[in-house]
Order: sequence, then structure tokens, then C-alpha cells
Amino acid sequence: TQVRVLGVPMDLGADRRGVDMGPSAIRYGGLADQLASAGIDCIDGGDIAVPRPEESDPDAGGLPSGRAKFFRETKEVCEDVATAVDATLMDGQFPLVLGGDHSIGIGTIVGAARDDEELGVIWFDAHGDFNTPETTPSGNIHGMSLAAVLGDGAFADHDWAHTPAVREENVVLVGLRDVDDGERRRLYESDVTAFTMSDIDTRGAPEVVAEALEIATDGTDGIHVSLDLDWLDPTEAPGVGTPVRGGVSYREAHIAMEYVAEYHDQLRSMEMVEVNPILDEHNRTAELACELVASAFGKRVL
Ligand code: DIR
Ligand code: MN
Ligand code: MN
Ligand code: MN
Repeated sequence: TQVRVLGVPMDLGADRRGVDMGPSAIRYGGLADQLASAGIDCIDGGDIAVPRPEESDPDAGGLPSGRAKFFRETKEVCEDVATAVDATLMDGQFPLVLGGDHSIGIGTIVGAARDDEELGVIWFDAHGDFNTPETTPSGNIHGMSLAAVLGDGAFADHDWAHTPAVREENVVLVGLRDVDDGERRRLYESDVTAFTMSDIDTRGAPEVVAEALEIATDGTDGIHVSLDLDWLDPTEAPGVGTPVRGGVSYREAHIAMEYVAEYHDQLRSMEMVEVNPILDEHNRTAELACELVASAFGKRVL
């Protein structure tokens, strides 16, 4: 397969300015070369247009209840992302989406599931991204994107966000260590599977990721892998908007992606999000993102 890279310089869904430079940082970090070293041919589909936050009012509205900053603008960007992802799949290519903050995951998943085939999702993240406009402490949509695609809370009325082809039973969070109270309640009540860092500590990353892959592929037609770089420990990935101590190590991240590569027949789309080069040390977080993509596409030492 040929990979098509889609950049989404999005920072409307997060407070820290700088994740809008993530797509450039990842390209500069050697994405094409890393993919080539995995034997993968890639073409660059360029960037999707994102309005600057200064151009609009974050509370211009469009929501029946709660708060979600830049709701209208995020909807428009995610619709464009979904269209681009869908078109990429129609062309027989593999969509690799570069963020940008994690709100773009709504667009990627909606696009990847547009043919109504069942889609499993693995969400590697320190955070649950399971708030709704009613539970969010920040109003930031990057902390709500997984809830949005499941049609939760105020997102229920919005076709652009809700993806009926994604069932909670096939959604898995991996690496949790920073969860808000409202999110925790909502996770308990849902059929989403959540593996915390403590699960990884006690069972080991390979076993946890193997189980996550089984859950996401069980009865589905394909899977989407969403990787928030804050999943990794900040010592490895300092260039992210919301670093949290105690994340996965460099080796654990690689073995996880090597396990993902075993499922290449089912892998339909992938995204790498929340890279913030402004907060980074010599672009090492973006370079790590490129390495992890290569591992997910089958790069091996021997
Ligand atoms: C927090 C932060 N839970 C929120 N979420 C982040 O604003 O809802 N997700 N950083 O990646
Ligand atoms: Mn996230
Ligand atoms: Mn996160
Ligand atoms: Mn649903």
C-alpha cells in the first residue's frame, strides 16, 4: 500500500499554542525516510486549512448544552479531515494523519468509518479524551474527541461527530494516567475498555497491547490507531501540549507499534497527534513519532 500523509495544523481544541506546528515538525523529523526504511512508499497530501484562533470567538456557540470552545470551527475542520480521509481510502491509499491537537481524531474516525463498515479504535493516550461538553473542566475539544465519535452528551445531535460504525465494545484506551472525575464516571458506565499505566506495569505492554488489538478487531472490518504523543513518558516525548509523568518508555512504545504491525491487514488509518515543537528539545518528539510510525508499518532491525 501507498501511504498518503494528511497534515492538520489544528490548535483550536487545546490551550497551548504550538501543536499547530506538529505536522511540519513530523515531516521535518524524517517521516518519509522512516517510512521508506519500512519499505513503504508515501505521498504527501499537504495540509488541511485551519482557521487561526484569533479569527473567531471560542464561544460563538452551536451547542445545546455545556461548553466546547471553537465548536463551529472544529466541526468545519473535522468535516474536511473526514472528507480527505474518506477520499484517500477510496483511492486505495492509507491515510496517515498528522496533528495538531487530538480534536482532529473526530474527523479521522468519521472519515475512516464513512463506508459504514464497523471500525475498531485503539487510543494510545495519557488521557481519556472522554469528556463531553457537560463534563469538561477546560472546554477543550481535544479532551472530548473519543466521546464525540461515540455520540455522547451534546455530541448526540451532531452527525458530523457521531460515528455509528464505531461501537464502544471495540474501543480501547491504552496508557491512561490522567482522568477527570466526570470522565472516570463516564468510562465506568461505558463499554469502552480502558487500560491504565498500572495495567501496563503489572501485565507488561506486550500483553496489554495484544489484548487491545483483539478487542478492537473483534467483529470489526478494520481498526484505527490514534496515538497521542503524551502517551509516552515526558522524558522521551517532552514536546507535547499536556505532558504527564509516568508514561510508557521508548521500548514499550516500539513493541506496541510492532504488535500493531502484525495486524496490517486490518489497519485502516492512523494518526499521530499533540506534537508541540515549541516545547520540544531539538524536535526529538517528532522524530520519535516518525520512528513509531515506521515500527507500526513493519520496520524491523533484521
Ligand atoms: C483534560 C486534558 N482531560 C481536558 N485532556 C487532554 O481538558 O479534558 N487530552 N490533554 O489529551
Ligand atoms: Mn489525546
Ligand atoms: Mn493526551
Ligand atoms: Mn454510537
